[in-house]
Amino acid sequence: MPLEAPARIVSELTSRGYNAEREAVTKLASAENPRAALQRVVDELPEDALVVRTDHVDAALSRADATADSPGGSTGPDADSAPGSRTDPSVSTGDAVPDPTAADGDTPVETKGGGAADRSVDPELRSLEIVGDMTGQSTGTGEYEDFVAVFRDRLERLGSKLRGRVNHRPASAIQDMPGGSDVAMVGLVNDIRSTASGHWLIELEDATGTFPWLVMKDREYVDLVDELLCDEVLAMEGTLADDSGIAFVDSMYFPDIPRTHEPSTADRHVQAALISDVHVGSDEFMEGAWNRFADWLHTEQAQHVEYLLLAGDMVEGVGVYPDQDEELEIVDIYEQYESFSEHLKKIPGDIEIVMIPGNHDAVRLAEPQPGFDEELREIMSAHDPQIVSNPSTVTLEGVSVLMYHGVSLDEVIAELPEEKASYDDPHKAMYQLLKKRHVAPQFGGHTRLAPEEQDYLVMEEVPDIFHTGHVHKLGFGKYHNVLAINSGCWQAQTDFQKSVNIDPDAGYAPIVDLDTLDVTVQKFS
Ligand code: D5M
Ligand code: FE
Ligand code: ZN
Repeated sequence: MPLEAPARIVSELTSRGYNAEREAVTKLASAENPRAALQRVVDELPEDALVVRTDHVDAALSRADATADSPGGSTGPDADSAPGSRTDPSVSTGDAVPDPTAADGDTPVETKGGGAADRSVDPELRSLEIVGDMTGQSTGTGEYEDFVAVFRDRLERLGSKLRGRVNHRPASAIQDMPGGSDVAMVGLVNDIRSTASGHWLIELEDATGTFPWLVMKDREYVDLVDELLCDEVLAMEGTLADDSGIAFVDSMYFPDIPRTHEPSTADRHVQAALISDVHVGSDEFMEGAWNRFADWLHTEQAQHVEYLLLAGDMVEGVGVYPDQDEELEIVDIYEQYESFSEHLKKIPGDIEIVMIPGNHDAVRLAEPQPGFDEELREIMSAHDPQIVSNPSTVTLEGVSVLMYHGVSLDEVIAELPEEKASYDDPHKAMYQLLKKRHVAPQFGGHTRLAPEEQDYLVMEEVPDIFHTGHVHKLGFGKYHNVLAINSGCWQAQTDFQKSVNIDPDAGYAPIVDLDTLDVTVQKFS
């Protein structure tokens, strides 16, 4: 007998407003009469249920058996619709294995056989913790003092990673030291200028003032100068000029990730899908690719995917860029989130979802961006996602993932030479952020900063995984053992992107093994 495609069951349940656990879908798919079984399950669901669970299906199917087996059972409301359950009781226990490839034919990857029981997930084994969520913690008023405070905090915290490595002095003390002394300083990059003779003048600032440092053009580390961004924190070591008015740089130090960093891994084989930039509401939103992704998550091949991380730009938003309205399929921002929520419901109900906002989302643009407000949370509540600020760190079974949408990547790519950061290798731009231990070092450019009393954009702890999106390009790699993943998008090329030659990687889902930090990429476009 042909089995009902899990995909069709999922979409039937979604259209009735329900999510479903994967095993529940598997069981329904393998029922003798899936359509009738689904109807029975829905009829019997408790009023407040949002997710169809395995036990709901078990209960409904076993009642169908009992009715069919008992004399006079044929008078029961659904007895006719479960005729096979009498001859083959095993169907109601879910032992039969549905063939996911019998789905609509558009499942991207062939799946292996195996017992349906393998697909069951045990939420007891999971752990998920959030650190650094500043939602509801915003204290900044945007006053000058707030900016002073946030930069002081940045210098304090990133400086503490450097102070043990150099014998540093405050800017105000350096100018009083005798010419020719060995000196070191920890500070924020205040200015970067080239001199008439081709050397580089870098002004460092600390709480006491500023001091100029000269990088000679023939020194081997002159290469590092093109990586520097204003407002990043670093240390310089060198020799004071005779008049003590400037120092010649001998070495530069970045807060950086220690080379010895050993990432944590999960104790069992479990996977997370890392995606971003869904852009629901855009004419270019790739609904077909999204549906294939959601269908795939219901297959056995995706049985170990228990977490889904979404790094911003859930919807296309309204008024984000000039002329954006010409490419909107849904013009109302709330309707965009309603539609996004419908698409989220297609994701198996047992997958834990964590999301942060991006620059297209309906929260303040300045970073850190708080998680969505109550009204939007309510709209997206069906799948019960964890909604946290941009950036935030989520720890999945011991593996910490720093999630950041990625607006600063545009700036890193614009400022640095091609080989160090480009749209084709977005992970290399991420390496720079890791090296600077800050997700958005430069103030005053593309990336807007909301001053808070603490700099939430500092990478205080070393993450095991760094997950960004925004540039709509897929790329991943390791920097000092930290896995950096930029996750592509679900939006085909827009007119703007065409005009500037951005060729997006749309419809890919990078999947990370949390026990090994290996990455595989599933393609749905
Ligand atoms: O950003 C997607 C990518 O495209 C990101 O690299 C910024 C860039 N982008 C897209 N539209 C524009 C406009 N109008 N100006 C400047 N840069 C743009 P996303 O956040 O998804 O729009
Ligand atoms: Fe985007
Ligand atoms: Zn974006």
